[in-house]
Amino acid sequence: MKKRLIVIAACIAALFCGCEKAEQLNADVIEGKPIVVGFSQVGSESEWRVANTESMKEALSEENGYELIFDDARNKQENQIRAIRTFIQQDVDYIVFSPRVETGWNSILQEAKEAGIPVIVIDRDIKTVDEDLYTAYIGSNFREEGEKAVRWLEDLLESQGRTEEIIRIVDIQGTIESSAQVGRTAALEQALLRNPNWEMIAQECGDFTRAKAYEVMGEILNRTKDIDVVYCENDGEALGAIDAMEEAGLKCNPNDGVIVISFDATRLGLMYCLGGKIALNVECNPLQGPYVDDLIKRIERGETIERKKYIDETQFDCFTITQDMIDQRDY
Ligand code: GYE
Repeated sequence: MKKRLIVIAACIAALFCGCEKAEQLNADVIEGKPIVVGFSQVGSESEWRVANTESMKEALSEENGYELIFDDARNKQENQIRAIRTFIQQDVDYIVFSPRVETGWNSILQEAKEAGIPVIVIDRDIKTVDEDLYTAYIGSNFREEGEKAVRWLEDLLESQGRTEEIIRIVDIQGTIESSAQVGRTAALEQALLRNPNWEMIAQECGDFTRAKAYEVMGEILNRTKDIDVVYCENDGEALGAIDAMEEAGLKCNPNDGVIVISFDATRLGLMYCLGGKIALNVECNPLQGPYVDDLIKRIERGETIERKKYIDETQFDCFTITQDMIDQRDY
């Protein structure tokens, strides 16, 4: 009886994975073999990324029934493609990756599909010719994060009576063509269209790092210091931009200085929010490991899976955040 149930579960899993491999996987789990996962992490460019890596390592641990093969692509797509190809050659049970950019994955995913290995995309999303090239996506709704930020800014400016005044905005973008950048930038650009008094005076890439944002913000400040809002597409960039602005003698706070907006809500970013230097910090939750673990275990048991899963996220502003809220956070 037990054996029949197992075979049925394996067949259902095979259906969801679109491969025969699931049958083998279920057999492995029953024999107590670890589930081998190859994980290609995009890099270690930010605090967010460090928390994401830790979460994945913790969830896909030996005690949890996994053997994790971890690869850091050092922020290069070609390294990710190479790592995924190596995982295929190693015949891992699952491939998980956090893609640097949205496009350019069709061929390597086709190779994984032909090898019958399920692929789970985490964090940033991808665009493929065929949705069946990967099994599932777990991550954030970046466009929605951006919408939260611009709606909050609209409300703030309205409460300050600044709906007629020209608002000069700088956008420090994340890694160009990553879905995190695409969604967050798109929300701002859309808001510029509906707010004729908003003006984008500079839009430059900070590559999600504090160092690069410091550098590009410094260059912008050499051209002008007449800035109302700096929209930074992650916490590292916000910190770098704030460093550059303070060195140039600008104050960062929403009452009588530059309004800085950020994304991630890491502990350090929230400390800046508490201090008023970051006016709004929209959360982007890096703790995706448990979701990946749950998804893999579901596939193993032959259960239905959600193809696209957005993690719930909140936001923090400098007017309402407290030290207590920061203390309760895990990253
Ligand atoms: O916001 C940033 C990281 O893809 C959501 O990448 C992620 C972004 C995150 O480097 O800090």
